[in-house]
Amino acid sequence: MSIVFIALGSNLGDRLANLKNARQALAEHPRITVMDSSQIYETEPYGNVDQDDFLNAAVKIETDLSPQELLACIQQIEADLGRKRLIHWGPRTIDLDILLFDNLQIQAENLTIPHAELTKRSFVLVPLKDIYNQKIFGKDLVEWINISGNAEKVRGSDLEW
Ligand code: PH2
Ligand code: MG
Ligand code: MG
Repeated sequence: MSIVFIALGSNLGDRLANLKNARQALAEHPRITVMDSSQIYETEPYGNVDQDDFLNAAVKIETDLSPQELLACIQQIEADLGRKRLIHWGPRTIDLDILLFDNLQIQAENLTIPHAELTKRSFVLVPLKDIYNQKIFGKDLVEWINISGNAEKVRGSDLEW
């Protein structure tokens, strides 16, 4: 069994329902168990696209799927929830990204683990910190959050799963 951390993001439609439906779809998969979930955060868009604020969260799962099988699975969930790939880094109904997969380091054409932008993005680091307390590339998540310089774009919310 592998332990995997997945980031969730939505800024189109009913954002909270999208996060809930995505987590539910993971939980219903026969080869995935959802072990833990972060709080839900409201975040300003990161990057150059002018778009609405996101809800972001992270979950910890246990699975016997391979990285490529899990990638196919989350892409199916994204498609089932109505994701259309229109603008790179643009608005999305639901985005599911594999952040960490055990201690694996993978550089495939369609998959980089740990996630390539993980240490730069507070909207990923802050939720991950709720459920992950080890170092990444030799630094605590708090250190990466400070280095990222965009922690002020991430706000706590009282939204519940
Ligand atoms: N996802 C992006 C680009 N920018 N900004 C925030 N706040 N949250 C996201 O999930 C996000 C983003 C592309 O994956
Ligand atoms: Mg993605
Ligand atoms: Mg993403």
